[in-house]
Amino acid sequence: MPSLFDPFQLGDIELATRVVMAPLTRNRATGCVPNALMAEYYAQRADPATGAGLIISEATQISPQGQGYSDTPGVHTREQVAGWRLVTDAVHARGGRIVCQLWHVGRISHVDVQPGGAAPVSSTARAAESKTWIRGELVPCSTPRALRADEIPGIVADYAHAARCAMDAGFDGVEVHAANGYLIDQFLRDSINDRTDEWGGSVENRTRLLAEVVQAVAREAGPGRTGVRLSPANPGNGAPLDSTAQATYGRALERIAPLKLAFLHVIEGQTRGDRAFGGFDYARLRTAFDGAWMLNNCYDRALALQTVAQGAADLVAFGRPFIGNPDLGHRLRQDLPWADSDRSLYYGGGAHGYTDYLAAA
Ligand code: 8OZ
Repeated sequence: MPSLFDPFQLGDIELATRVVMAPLTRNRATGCVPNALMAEYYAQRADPATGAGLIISEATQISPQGQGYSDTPGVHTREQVAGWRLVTDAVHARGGRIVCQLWHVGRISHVDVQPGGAAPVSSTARAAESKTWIRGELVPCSTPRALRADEIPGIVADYAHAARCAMDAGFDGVEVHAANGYLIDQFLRDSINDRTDEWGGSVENRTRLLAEVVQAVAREAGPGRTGVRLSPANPGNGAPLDSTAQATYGRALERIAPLKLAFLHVIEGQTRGDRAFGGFDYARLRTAFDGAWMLNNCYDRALALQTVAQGAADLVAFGRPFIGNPDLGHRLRQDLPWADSDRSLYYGGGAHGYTDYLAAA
């Protein structure tokens, strides 16, 4: 039986264990540029003997327009590539592996973080009933404008450029963030996408952006170094569920499966909540895909061990537990208790609540 602590060949990436650090937004970049403090934070969690077998970076915007929150990092300029190089070098020096999560927020944004104060873009011109985090305050998302069809190839090109930048920065691969009500999900779901052109309406049209983005990204990073994150039943970020979610996400996966991607990363149910929410059948989704299967959402030790032993997943991603436990891998192995983390220090700030959590004695 496979174990959570066994090595794993993730496409072209060799992992020492199947313990994954999930992407965690922490808003500590300097003007969207990764810095030495971030390198220290990731390095603390990078040694597979004590931390993660794989780190997925915090969500990272592919373009200025892809930003939705203050102080999130980008991966589209030379300066950002140099900043990320601090991070990837520090992770690799500990024997770790790290992929970059590529992110366009779409309408989960605010004019204050958009180039020239412009409206954010989406599949729709309807605002998300949600909030974003701007300079320490939660504020309502700005009303977006619907992308013109002739702008969409430019968005796909931005993803490809960002994937190239991520590989230039020394990442081991990339993950396309197609989950949690952000831009790609805004196209996938019929609850949001109200377009009447070739990017809306039918399942085929709504899954087209995902298919084109993943194809373009895999061309740059290599399919064996590319993963995708989906959350078919998460209503967060003002994203009511798709009316035929099983069919829509099934078709979405069927369209990208022939690319022979390294992995699919699935958030079960409602992010940070009920895994059963939405009644989605994830095992059925998996039948469309033969790459590695990574599951996430509030796993504890017992469930993670059982899930990998039974083959229900190849890897398990842990998010918040990695904030307060830089040595979560060690604590999982030794069955040690997990420390809590201070929610008030999750977003923004400096070292406090970020790099000052201690390893277990
Ligand atoms: C928490 C706060 C801000 C962003 C996601 C990128 O939910 C996020 C995110 C999470 O995928």
